[in-house]
Amino acid sequence: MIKRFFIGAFCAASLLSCTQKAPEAEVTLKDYFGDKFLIGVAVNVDQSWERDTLGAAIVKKHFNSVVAENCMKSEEIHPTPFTWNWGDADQFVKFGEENGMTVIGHCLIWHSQCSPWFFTDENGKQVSAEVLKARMRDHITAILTRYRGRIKGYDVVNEAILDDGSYRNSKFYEILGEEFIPWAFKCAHEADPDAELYYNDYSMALPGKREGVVKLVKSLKAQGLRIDAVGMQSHMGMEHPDFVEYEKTIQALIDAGVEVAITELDMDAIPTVSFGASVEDEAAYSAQMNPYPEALPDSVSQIWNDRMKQVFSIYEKYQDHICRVTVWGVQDGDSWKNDWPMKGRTNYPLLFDRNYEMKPFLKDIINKK
Ligand code: 9MR
Repeated sequence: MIKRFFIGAFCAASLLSCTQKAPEAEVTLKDYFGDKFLIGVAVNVDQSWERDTLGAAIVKKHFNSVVAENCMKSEEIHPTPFTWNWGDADQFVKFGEENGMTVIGHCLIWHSQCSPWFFTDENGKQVSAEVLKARMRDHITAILTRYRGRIKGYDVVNEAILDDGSYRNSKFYEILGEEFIPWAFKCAHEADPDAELYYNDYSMALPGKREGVVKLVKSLKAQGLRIDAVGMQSHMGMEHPDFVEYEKTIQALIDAGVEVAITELDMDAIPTVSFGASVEDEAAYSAQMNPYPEALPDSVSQIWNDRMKQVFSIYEKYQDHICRVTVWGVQDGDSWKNDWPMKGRTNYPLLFDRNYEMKPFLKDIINKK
């Protein structure tokens, strides 16, 4: 009896081993998206220096492109006319290179987080147009020369057009007028003729912004300047943007003769307080606007995941024209959206949760479910 049981068990086990498949190798984001577009992520300094070991591991495993979340902004990298902080940017580039990733530079000319010395002389007086142009050229040239052949492309100008399509009244605009944008592109191209050059902005689904940016692209091209792609930042929420308008912008950019880069993707899972991504916006904390401090309820997570799936179906639809999809942070806890425009909320806007677990919609996509 006992013998018969063992023989039976042995046969069942060997049958199982014949029919059972070896466990399938896990599909990564870069495996799945690799032949469609680059799949990128913004890394902070803890990730590029690998102090955040879990975060760095996710970056290496799943992404084939990186952009510096903060360490290349002028305030960080060039805080005084004669001081350069290269350490973090050098490490960021090295991290990307060592892991075989396409490295993207962010951002050369931006009104925000711009070192104040750019615009004033030693007596605190506003500089002339000539001085500002020379400072812009020096700043751009130093960065592009240092990383020539190592950084594939740069957000040359960031957020210069307002939602209605008019120019933002920044210091660059006040001193140089519209000319500051072509000047920045010219300096960048001269410093590294092989680097790709991008214009980058938020709220790109708004018709006014779309028209303003398309006009800008056409004007740069008419002046014979290089512009490879426009970055649609894509800071989204549960009710914005309108995807019909979002697709119209993708198409309008294609029609204008540039590629489209999705550069800063994230999506609020909690109420959106401020639209767009104007760093200057601030709102006082309210518990009502922080409804899920412990965990995201399944019902809300389902809506978020469905919406994100829709977003990625748009990217796959336009994959021939979308060169890169970059998400603005590794896991939910890293996101700027926990503190903007209201400090201290718990948001769930990224592709990996606080336990470094991939969100369900993305598992479905890459496993073709
Ligand atoms: O995510 C960035 C955050 O950590 C910084 O405090 C902030 C100011 O430098 O910038 C955030 O990134 C911005 C990006 O550089 C440009 N588009 C809007 C992004 C969110 O504010």
